[in-house]
Amino acid sequence: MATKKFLVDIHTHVYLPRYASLLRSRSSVPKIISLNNQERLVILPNESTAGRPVGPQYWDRDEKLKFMDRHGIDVSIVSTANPWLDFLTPTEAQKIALELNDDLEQYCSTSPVITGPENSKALKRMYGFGLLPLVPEITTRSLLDAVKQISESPHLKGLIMGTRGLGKGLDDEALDPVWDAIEAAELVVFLHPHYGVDSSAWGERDNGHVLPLALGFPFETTTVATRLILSGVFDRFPRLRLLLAHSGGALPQLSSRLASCIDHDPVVASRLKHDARFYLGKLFLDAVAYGSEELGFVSDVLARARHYEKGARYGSSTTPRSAGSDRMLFGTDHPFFPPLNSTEKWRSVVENLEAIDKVQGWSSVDKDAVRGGNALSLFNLDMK
Ligand code: 5CU
Repeated sequence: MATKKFLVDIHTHVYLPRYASLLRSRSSVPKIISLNNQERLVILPNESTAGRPVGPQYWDRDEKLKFMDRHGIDVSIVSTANPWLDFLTPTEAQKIALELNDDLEQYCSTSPVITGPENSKALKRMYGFGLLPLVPEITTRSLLDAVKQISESPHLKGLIMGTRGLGKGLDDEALDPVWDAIEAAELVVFLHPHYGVDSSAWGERDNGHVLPLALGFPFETTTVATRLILSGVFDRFPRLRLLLAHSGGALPQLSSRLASCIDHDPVVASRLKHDARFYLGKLFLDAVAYGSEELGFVSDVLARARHYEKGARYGSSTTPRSAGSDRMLFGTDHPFFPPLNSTEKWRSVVENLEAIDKVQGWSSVDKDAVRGGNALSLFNLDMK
């Protein structure tokens, strides 16, 4: 009997009803406002005061399931969308993190079961990434309690994290006990941007959300992942599993330049066990890049990483692409990037699926793995 190939969406967001109510109760950003009987979401720094329309697709699980069915998505690993709990006090963040993790566990555990091949493990349609109350002045104890709660929630397989940490970024050594607990619990960390970069770089012309989303988001991810590499987090926690949004931003393109800059700085170089390019092979990247050439390039860079042990100066250009595709995973970014006209399928989703399909040098096995197989193994959902 042919084994069914699963399509698994690992980059798909929700504002759970409790979180949406919190946003409705606020008068400053982030907030949900009502304008002419239409709810609007205002979350991005420098976003116009009118934000953009929001509706049930942001919080209603049935809408997510309809979207999944329309696009042939079997399983979704759902995460709270930005800006998570970043704007709350430690007391507020701690309380709502635990509540939202329980809400998400409930959202996933009561989702429909999916039929797999004979004798397979039954899967739910939804699994989730929980939240930590990562805000300045939170206690390490509160963070560890949330890691424990997530690891004990059967349908939560990891956690989503922004880039601010406790206010000093993710290369802050105060986070070491948290990385340690996450690594021990074998949870996947989904690193996701929100703030972009200094908006003065965008000039004065009104380009809507284009520059912050197309460039600012991925540049933020590039910076945070680079700082993590430079801080030695991957040397101290070698089994940590980090999944970067938007195919790792510009990091794959800049990784050899980064390695060269480190080489010319003996102080920084002495802190690291390996060439910078080695650490890219420790990362998992979503395949939300919208183009097959970009996906092929990124998988080449990931494949090359394994040749960069300490002391190795040149990666092999003969490494097959498929060796990098095993760390790349399909995602949609739903409910963001909806079609401008009502169409059967969302262009943003179709483009990402077509991009996977057309990568030169990926076999059909590699493509199936990026569409779902890699996610099933990363999140221990393999049907056995
Ligand atoms: O369109 C947007 O603002 C966003 C966002 O805020 N978060 C995200 O994941 N994708 C798009």
